[in-house]
Amino acid sequence: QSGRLRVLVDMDGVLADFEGGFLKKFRAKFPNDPYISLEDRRGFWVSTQYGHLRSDLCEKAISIWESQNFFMELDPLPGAVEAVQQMSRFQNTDVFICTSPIKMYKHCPYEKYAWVDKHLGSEFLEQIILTRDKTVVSADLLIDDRPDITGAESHPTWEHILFSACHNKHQQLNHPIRRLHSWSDNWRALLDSKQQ
Ligand code: UMP
Repeated sequence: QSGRLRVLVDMDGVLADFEGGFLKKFRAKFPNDPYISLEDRRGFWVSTQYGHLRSDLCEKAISIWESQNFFMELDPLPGAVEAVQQMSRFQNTDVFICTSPIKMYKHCPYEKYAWVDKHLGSEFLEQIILTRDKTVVSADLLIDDRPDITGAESHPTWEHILFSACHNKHQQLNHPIRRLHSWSDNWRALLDSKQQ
């Protein structure tokens, strides 16, 4: 309905600690291989940066998030669960979790639902949007750590708020956009700024 605010919240890197979970499992599975500390992460694609470090590490990195229990066992990022729960209780506000599954679909889509059920509760299963193209989803705000969000719709309805992450915090953007530095940052003011 008009007069309601619709917020899309990304999952990996915004609600769930994809980078931390990846690094922990990569080091455990490949203890004799080099790795990239979170301090040194640059660029959204983990696999690309690992491939530049040493070409065989690209597919080794991919094997980590294609494994069973990878998405399920990600820790929530600090304050994320509390923020989304509070946001969803705001007057005239609808919160959706908008996340892109990997194309290896054996575990990821199921585990994303299981993660939401476990950490946010079964009522949030109603709010999940799995899509590889977020531009075709209409909303007022999209809180996402990926700097370049493109797709079939060249004029998405949402304002992209860049959620800070190890891979984007040093990144200068061509089209400066607003950031949320963490869930301790003032997300309420962001929502207020969109409230008509
Ligand atoms: N992902 C990759 N390769 C990478 C890093 C992430 O395939 O190097 C996956 C993890 C998520 C998806 O399933 O991409 C990113 O989804 P969003 O955060 O954009 O929703």
